[in-house]
This record gives sequence, C-alpha cells and structure tokens, in this order.
Amino acid sequence: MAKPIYVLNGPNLNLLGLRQPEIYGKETLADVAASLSDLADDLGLSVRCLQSNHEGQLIDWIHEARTEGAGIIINPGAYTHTSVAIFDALNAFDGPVLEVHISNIHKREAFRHHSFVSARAEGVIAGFGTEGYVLALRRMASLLGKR
Ligand code: CA2
Repeated sequence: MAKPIYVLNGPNLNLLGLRQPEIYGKETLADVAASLSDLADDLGLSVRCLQSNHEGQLIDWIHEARTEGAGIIINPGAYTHTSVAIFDALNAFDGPVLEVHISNIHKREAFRHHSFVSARAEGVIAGFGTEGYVLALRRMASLLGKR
C-alpha cells in the first residue's frame, strides 16, 4: 500500500465553515477532507487529514510522516508565524512539503506576512480559499510523479 499524503491543519481550523466565512469561506474541514479524499482516489494517491490545536501534536504527526508519509500538505494556522519547532520538524522530513493558507496572508496584518514554514516548503498557496488544498494535492501528485 502506497504511503498517504499527510494533510495537517493547525489551530482553530476546526472552526472552518462555522465562523468568519468572509475570511475563510463556508466549507468545513470535513468538506475539505472529503474533496481531498475523492481527488486522491482519482490521482492514485491517498490522504491522511488531521487537525490539532496543539503544536506538539502537529510535530508528532510530522515525525510520524517521516516513515509513514509520502508528502506533507500543511496549513499551520497561526503557528505559521511563530513556530521554529514546526520548521525544525519539517526539516527532518525528507519528502515534499507544500504550505497552504486559505486567506492571502500578505494582504492581512503585517505579523502574518512572515512564515517560518515557507523556507522549507517546495511551494506556497495563499488566498485561494479552501480550493488551495485541492491545488496543493494536484501539485503534490506532480512532485511525486503521479501526474
Ligand atoms: O489563511 C490561513 O489559512 C491561515 O493559516 C489561517 C490562520 C491564521 O492565523 C493564519 O495567519 C492564516 C487562522 C486559522 C483560523 O481559522 C478559523 C477558521 C474559521 C473561523 C475562525 C478561525
């Protein structure tokens, strides 16, 4: 069985579709996971979609992906802008990493303009709404030679 793509979402993203639809849209995280699972089937991939509000849990999943995952798509939420620990964990992962932000972080407050994760990511998608996850999965398929 081929290794899955880990799709990791950070703090507060469990509220997707339930609050602030003007910024983050109307789709829930469960909707996103279902779309990614369907697309993964089409691309001959599989996904493991996970969300946590805890930095250490996200790091533990990145470590798990070192042996169990083919690639990582990550929206670290606010940890994007603060977490050297997530950056270090991603640097210990050998496969491709793609960073996704639902909103355009560069159009928002200055403290959102810097990402610790971007220096490790093969690519960054920001401001495409939840469609960004779908685009990232397509790109992941290309990077893994599936398309
Ligand atoms: O645009 C993104 O995807 C962010 O990673 C989302 C983070 C934010 O801190 C980053 O700067 C950009 C916040 C996630 C909060 O998610 C919510 C979703 C619905 C309702 C409330 C919060």
